[in-house]
Amino acid sequence: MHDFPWRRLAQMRPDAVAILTPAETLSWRALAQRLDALCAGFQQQGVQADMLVALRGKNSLSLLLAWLALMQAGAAVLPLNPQLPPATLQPLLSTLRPDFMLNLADALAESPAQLALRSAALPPRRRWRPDAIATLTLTSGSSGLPKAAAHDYRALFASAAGVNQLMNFSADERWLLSLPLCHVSGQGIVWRWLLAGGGLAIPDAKTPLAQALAGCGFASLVPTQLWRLLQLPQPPVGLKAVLLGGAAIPPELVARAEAAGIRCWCGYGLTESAATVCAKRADGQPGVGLPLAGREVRIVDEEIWIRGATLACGYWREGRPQPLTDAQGWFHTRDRGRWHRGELQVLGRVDNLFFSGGEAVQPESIESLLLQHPAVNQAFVLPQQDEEWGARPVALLALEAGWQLTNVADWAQSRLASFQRPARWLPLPEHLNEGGIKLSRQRLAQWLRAQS
Ligand code: 4YB
Repeated sequence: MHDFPWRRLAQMRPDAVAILTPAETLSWRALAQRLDALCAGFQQQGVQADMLVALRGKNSLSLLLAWLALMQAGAAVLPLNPQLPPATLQPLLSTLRPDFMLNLADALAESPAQLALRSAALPPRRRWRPDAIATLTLTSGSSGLPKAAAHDYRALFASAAGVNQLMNFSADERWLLSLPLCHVSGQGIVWRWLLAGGGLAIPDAKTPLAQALAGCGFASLVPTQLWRLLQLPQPPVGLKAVLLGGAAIPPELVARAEAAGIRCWCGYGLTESAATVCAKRADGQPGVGLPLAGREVRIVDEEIWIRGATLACGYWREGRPQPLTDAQGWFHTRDRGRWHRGELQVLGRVDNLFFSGGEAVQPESIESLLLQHPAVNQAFVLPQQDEEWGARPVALLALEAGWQLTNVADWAQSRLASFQRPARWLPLPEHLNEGGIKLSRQRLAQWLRAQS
């Protein structure tokens, strides 16, 4: 690739549909023109190559255009979830020190120098450098401040190539932007779209997912989104392929989706690896398949290590990327895993493991069991301090209407070892979601402490 992908596509397929929103459709030619004008607008406001620009907002056409135009101006973009609480946002901004911020969400009390989203008629500068840093993406670390993983274009396209190849995503297909652009799962959709030159559908914030999916063959979903779709009387038509990831993928969920005619791919990925590392076409087995092209996986002392072309060049600290791998290039994920029946199986986070009466409890293995109950849509297991046992598991569940927690507790009794049996069963406080793709265990633990 020798130029920004939207410029190459504007040459190759000028009239093909690049972007669809409920309000407008943009061809690749129109997209490249809009980006030239916005890029010039940013340059006029002082954006220069290798600057860092924070971009805060919910998914929208404006957010996507701003992001691409900032990259065309040579900046590295730090997408920010507008729901990040000030107690996290402010220290992040003071450590990462972006040169500018473009805020498309509510006003902030303190912020870096503000940019406006406006066009200019100047000739835009466009120098494509595959090894330039394109994005800083915040990790969803379990403690402390999130880290910012820095990816160059080469890594982002290497990631996209593996998924497009596996799922056969091509220029004739359309992928729904079904996950937030501030998360690696939403960004992954954009790089696959730019690599294949297909169509990207950007829904309105208020459009229900099932409606947004109309006319889209491809979507990336976290398991909870797919559960909700399957509860509808009519599952979406025309959906050819769903890439699942972000959390354990219950085989029961996949079986139900496949029975409803939705073809699923099960993936495992991280922020540091620019989304998907391993993935497979669903086959009834609980694993996540094998590494895609350009990635390698090793299991060392039950921990998943990954290496390859899609890894971030580092965590951004003091104005530059600091290495995140060991001397041989391996990133130690802190996920526990094993090879099982020839594929990778993810067992849970090392950091989530706790001890109850001397027995090791991996909360995710209890969650997987609970998710086998037909009424359980979401399950979290957390430790609660206990004088006698040290800690005991507590289950937080989202249930389908008409079911009680005691139904699941009775069912689970004989299926769990005594040290795995939850001491308490509580409804999942879903309101704690901060707009990310998953509930934070840290926030759930805070909430749980406040309940006792
Ligand atoms: C898992 C897991 C799994 C992640 N089993 N734990 O494009 C995609 O790959 C995609 C498609 C749909 C939905 C999500 C995605 C993602 O990118 C997800 C990437 C992600 O979640 N990144 S993260 O940094 O926020 O969290 C990574 C952690 O998530 C991992 O370290 C695992 O602990 C967990 N995880 N996939 C079990 N299949």
